[in-house]
Amino acid sequence: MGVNAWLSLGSNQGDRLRNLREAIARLHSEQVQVVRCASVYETEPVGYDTPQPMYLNTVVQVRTSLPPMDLLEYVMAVEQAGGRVRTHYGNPRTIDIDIVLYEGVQMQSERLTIPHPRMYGRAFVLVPLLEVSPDLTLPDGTPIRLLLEQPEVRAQKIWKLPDANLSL
Ligand code: PH2
Ligand code: MG
Ligand code: MG
Repeated sequence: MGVNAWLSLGSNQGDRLRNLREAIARLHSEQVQVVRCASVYETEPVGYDTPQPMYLNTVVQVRTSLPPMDLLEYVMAVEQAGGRVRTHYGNPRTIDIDIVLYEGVQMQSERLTIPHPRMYGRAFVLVPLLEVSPDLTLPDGTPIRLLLEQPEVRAQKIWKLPDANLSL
């Protein structure tokens, strides 16, 4: 039951691995089943103009009965429970959870855009996303795999952590 959605998780503050683990445990519920977790990747911060701590990133596939805006509220509550404090862009955060894709949905609103508007150029999203769903496409049919071939994406440094297992 439910619809597939893919969430990107990132942490660059505190015990980063523990923050990812706790967030995944909190996500999992009656309304949100975590069906697959990618590996954990250590990644260089992307898109900041000031130095930032390195991130740990992953992607989880969920099946959910929540429509997109309710899923957004839900993941924001999980961020809060994980100690997320929203100050200004570019502050390290214990946990960031973004809705990357939601099956059958394409939307643009002030609070939520699906597919995530910045996923196309981010190796820290694309690599773990393809790990959980190798044949995934964008709503227009473009294989996600093709996005990874862009030179500016290939240039981003990410390392798979060999022994960080996120499975529940
Ligand atoms: N998140 C951002 C901006 N830049 N860079 C990495 N490596 N990982 C992230 O999760 C990340 C980022 C905005 O949410
Ligand atoms: Mg983000
Ligand atoms: Mg976010």
